Amino acid sequence: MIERTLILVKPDGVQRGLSGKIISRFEDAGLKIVGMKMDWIDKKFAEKHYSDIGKRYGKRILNNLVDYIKEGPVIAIVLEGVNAVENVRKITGSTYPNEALPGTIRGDFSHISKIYANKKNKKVGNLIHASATKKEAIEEIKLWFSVSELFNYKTVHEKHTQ
Ligand code: IDP
Ligand code: MG
Repeated sequence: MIERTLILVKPDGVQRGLSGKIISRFEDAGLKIVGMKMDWIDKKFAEKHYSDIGKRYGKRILNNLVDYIKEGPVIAIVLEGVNAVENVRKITGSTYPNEALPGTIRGDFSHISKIYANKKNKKVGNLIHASATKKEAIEEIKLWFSVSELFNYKTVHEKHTQ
């Protein structure tokens, strides 16, 4: 039941200076940071990370997304906690910011819609990535972090929130 999951503060989150606020949302919920780094990924790595997107949405949206994720550096974080994959997605909010509820990261800090983005050929700037399933989390953590970049330690949350 204790899981690990990957989040990325995407380039819009980093450039808007929201990294601290975003990370705080997860820390406040008692999720533990077990790995963190900044990286500026290239096209090849972006296509590996988003390997399912072409099949799900088509080439045009994949290209748009790859351009978005390599607009600037991202902050990659591995979070650990009880049902971390599902809980992190809940704190993240829905994919399309106009549909994301207030109280979620995407709902509080963004508002663009899928229709507007696709009509204007803009990115769906939704600030963060979060692994969607346990399988995706395992694959993504492996892609982004080596074993030696992940850490085991105790937090007060293990006494009070888990
Ligand atoms: P998720 O990030 O909530 O898991 P996915 O469906 O996995 O959502 O899509 C990955 C990313 O692709 C989204 O976060 C968003 O930035 C982008 N995206 C999804 N749909 C569209 C679209 O219709 N146009 C442009 N970008 C999109
Ligand atoms: Mg996804």
